[in-house]
Amino acid sequence: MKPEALLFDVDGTLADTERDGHRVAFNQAFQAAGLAWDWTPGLYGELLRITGGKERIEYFIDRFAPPMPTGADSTRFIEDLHAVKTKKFVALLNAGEIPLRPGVQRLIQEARTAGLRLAIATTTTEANVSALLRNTLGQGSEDWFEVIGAGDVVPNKKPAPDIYNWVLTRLDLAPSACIVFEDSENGVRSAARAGLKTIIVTTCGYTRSHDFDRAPYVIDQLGEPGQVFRAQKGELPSSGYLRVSDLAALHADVHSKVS
Ligand code: XBP
Ligand code: MG
Repeated sequence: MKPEALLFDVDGTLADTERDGHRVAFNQAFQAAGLAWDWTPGLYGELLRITGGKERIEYFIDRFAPPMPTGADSTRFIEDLHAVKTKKFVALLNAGEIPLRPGVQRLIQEARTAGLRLAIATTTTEANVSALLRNTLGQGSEDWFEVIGAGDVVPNKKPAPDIYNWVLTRLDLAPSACIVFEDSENGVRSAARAGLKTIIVTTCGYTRSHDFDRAPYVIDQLGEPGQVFRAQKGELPSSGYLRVSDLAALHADVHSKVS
């Protein structure tokens, strides 16, 4: 049984965007707004439990009651702050500050050569996805992805299944025809609730200790020849890097088991 489509999360999966990307952009936006807020790497790890930048800011305000401008309409305030954060994050991407993770470009190119369909399912803002793809895979690479599900196109972000269901509907595929690549517990929960099977690629800083019970495979990177992954869960290729030619066997294996 061969997969027909590969569905990719973005943050943490295609690139290690959180600590040195999104977090920095949030802090730059806070500074530009005159706010004395500082999301340290440690605090940010805690805040990452909430997906979506606007939702994360809202949670921070509710949980920590930081100093706020008086009389501000909070929805508008968060939206404006987040719009600046998006601009700052895109600027970091345009400056070439955030590369793809090992094996990502290779696997995507192999998938295109093999005629697999590609899609993206992420909670991040669409402008961030475009900028990441353009700055890493090159101009026009967005078109390699038949469906890009991002940000506010669905009412409920991960771990709700909405974004994966949205993508599946547009691909007109059953979950069993797809393989998902994710890096986080919220991501695998979202995919699993949509009936999808996930290969987890952990990020050492933030998601390595997450609960990946719902994922049949867990590795610490996709790997490259000479830069092999560490397998944490599932029977994975002994080459130490994941190729498109390996995916049919992994796919058949998970679908032969009752979950
Ligand atoms: C990623 C996120 C995103 C980014 C911020 O989750 O939670 O919200 O941290 O992006 P996942 P925005 O990888 O599970 O999709 O600020 O654009 O919302
Ligand atoms: Mg992610």
